Order: sequence, then structure tokens, then C-alpha cells
Amino acid sequence: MTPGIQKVEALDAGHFVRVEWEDGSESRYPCVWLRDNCQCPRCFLRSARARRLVFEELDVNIVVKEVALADREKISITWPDEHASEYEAEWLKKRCFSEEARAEMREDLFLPERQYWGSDLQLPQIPFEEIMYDDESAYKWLCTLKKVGIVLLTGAATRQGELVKLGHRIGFLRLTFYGPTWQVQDKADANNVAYTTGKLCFHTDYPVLQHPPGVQFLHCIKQTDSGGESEVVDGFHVSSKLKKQNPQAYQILSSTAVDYTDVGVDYCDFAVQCKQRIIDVDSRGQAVRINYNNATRDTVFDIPAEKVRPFYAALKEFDDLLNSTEYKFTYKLKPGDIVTFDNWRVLHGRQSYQSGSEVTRHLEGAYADWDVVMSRLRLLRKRVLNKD
Ligand code: OGA
Ligand code: NM2
Ligand code: ZN
Ligand code: ZN
Repeated sequence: MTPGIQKVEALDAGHFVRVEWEDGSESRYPCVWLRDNCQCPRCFLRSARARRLVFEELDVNIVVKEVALADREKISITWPDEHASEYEAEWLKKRCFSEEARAEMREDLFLPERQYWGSDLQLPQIPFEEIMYDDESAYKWLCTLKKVGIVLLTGAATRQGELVKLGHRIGFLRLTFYGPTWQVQDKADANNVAYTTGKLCFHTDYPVLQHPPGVQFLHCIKQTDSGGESEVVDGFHVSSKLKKQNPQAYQILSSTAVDYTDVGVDYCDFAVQCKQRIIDVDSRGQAVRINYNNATRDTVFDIPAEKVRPFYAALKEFDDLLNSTEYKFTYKLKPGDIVTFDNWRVLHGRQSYQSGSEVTRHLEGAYADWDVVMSRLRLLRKRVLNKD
């Protein structure tokens, strides 16, 4: 429960409003922010939950004329032009600018918590049926997908079309040049190395796209007897290890723009080019996205010649760590399994298998964007936690 408001006053020549809460804590709100976020119908469109106020009408040097405690649950402000605003206690408390309050809000909105894993991974498993019909299971699925980066859904039908249903469950799938869903099997004149029987070394899918798909689904429809095992590795865990073990290699991989290329025909014809850093980092230097597919890394390499060998040496360090037995986890998909994973974090690979005249192995694949998945997660959480 939000504590009531004890006292409210203007500070700093009217540039701040200070709220004293009944539990003894306090919050300070900049007046420009308060005016910007006036919740009255002229300033805020309730039906869209969006700001109507245009920025040009905001005085960025605004001060309060008057601030008062309406009751324990509300404050009111009069601005120099006589415009009046009201702010509720609960609304204000959530938006407190203290480091702790902001960390809590960040947590709540983005679920940034990560659980690193290695070869000891206990692959989380949930029946496909359950997540399709039960909101609590679906919520658990998506929370685990965000936190651990991988969840196996079991017991799906062994025919095409299950991923389209899964797409409807979250919202919609991400269309790419390989189609709304795509069939991983040995194909004549394959337009992608995935569509052969060859080994796929650790990679993330589609770094050739400016915004690579955040989430990947692979549904096993048919599995070969020998070979075709899957491998996964936690790219964020390995990146943090690389940063400690070889800061220079980390610096090179997180700053060098690598060219990627993908040219061919599938859903339609395509000629895609992109530059990506293999380890994308945030302002604090923490890895936020791995962009690494050795197959689509371009022969064109737009860096000065003297930087090429150091780059390969750095990539070798990273690739060796990815493949070390300490970090990689090996398993084999069974027909009816759907592996769902964070394609920005988890690198995946496949062992080679025997080619033959018949198709002995068939996966259906699809992508989703993290925006769509996180949106569904928030809605499920709201429904699951406020059950009544
Ligand atoms: C892919 C892929 C894995 C597999 O199609 O991109 O990684 O097991 N496939 O075939
Ligand atoms: N497929 C599996 O980056 C890539 O080319 C990944 C994409 C063909 C849709 C493979
Ligand atoms: Zn207003
Ligand atoms: Zn892949």
C-alpha cells in the first residue's frame, strides 16, 4: 500500500516540489516534469494513456505558483498561468526519482535479472498444452525465457503449424525473408547453410538484419537417429568471462563493426547487408546482444588491414570459450519438442547428420520480437497476479 502524504512544499524557488510521506520518507519532483505530466484532460488523453500536451507549449523553466495537499491521497498545483494540476499519492510514489525507486520500476518494467548457466544447465521444460491454455504457465514460460534465456516446450503435435499457434498465443510472429515460419531440412541448392546436413557451429540467427529477431522457436517434427544433436551456450555468461579473462579481445569484439551479407530467394528475393558488432554492449559495457553467425559473415571486411589479425585473434578467444565444455550444453530434440530461446543471448549449434534420399530430420522454425514477447509477459503478469 502507498503511504499517505504528510506534507507538501515548494523548494528551490519553485523548481521542485517536496513530498513528505507518512512513513517518514520523502520524494522530490522537478516542476518541469510535473507540468509535463499533468493528468488533466487537456494535457493527457486518458483513452490513449498518452500525453496530449505538445512540447512547444511546455515552459522548461516553469516554477509552481502554489502547491497544496488536497487530502492525504492527492496534491494540487497551480501554475503561473492559473492552469491547475492534481497528482495522486500512488501515482507520485511510483515515479519517485530516488535511485531505489527507479531501480524498482526498472525491474518491474524490464525484468533485467539474468541467471547465467553453463554445461550444468537444467533445461527448463513446460508442456506445450499448458502454456497454450493456462495463463500462469504461459507467464512462467516467458519469465523463464527472459531470465534463463531458454525453455523447452514439450508434447506438441508432430506436424507443421504449431508455431503459428504459438505466435497467436503471444501476439504475432516476426516475418523475415525466410518466410513467416521456415523449414529446417536438407534441401537441394540450399539458400542457407542451415538447410543442409552439415554441422552448424555456435551462432545467433540473422545478424544480417539491423534488428535481429529477439526470440527463436524451433519445433522438432522429425529427428534423425544418428547425429543432429543440438548445442546451446549462454552468450552473456561467456562474454562476461571474456571481459575478465581478456579485456582487449572483449574491447575489439564490442567495438569492431563486422560486415554480414545474405543474398538469395525465399519468401521473396533478397540482398541484405549489415554491419554489427559481435558483442553489443550498453553504456556500462555489459553485453546486451550477441550478433555472430560465421556463415553469413561477409567476405567484405571494412576495417584497416592491420586490424584484421587482431580481430581474428579476439574472435578465436571468444569462439574457444563458447565451445569449452564448461559452458556448452548438448541435448537432442525429440519429435514434439519446441525449443524457445533468446536469440540475442543464447548461441545455438547443431551436429551434422547423414544425408540421404529421404528427409530424416525436419524442424519448423519461427521468430518473434522481444517487444511482442515482453508485452505478452506484462499482460499475463497483470492477469495472473490480480486474479480476483
Ligand atoms: C537454424 C538452426 C538448428 C538445427 O536453422 O538456424 O540453427 O538443429 N538450426 O537444425
Ligand atoms: N534461417 C534458419 O543468420 C542466419 O542465416 C540464420 C536463418 C535460414 C531462417 C539462419
Ligand atoms: Zn493539465
Ligand atoms: Zn540457427
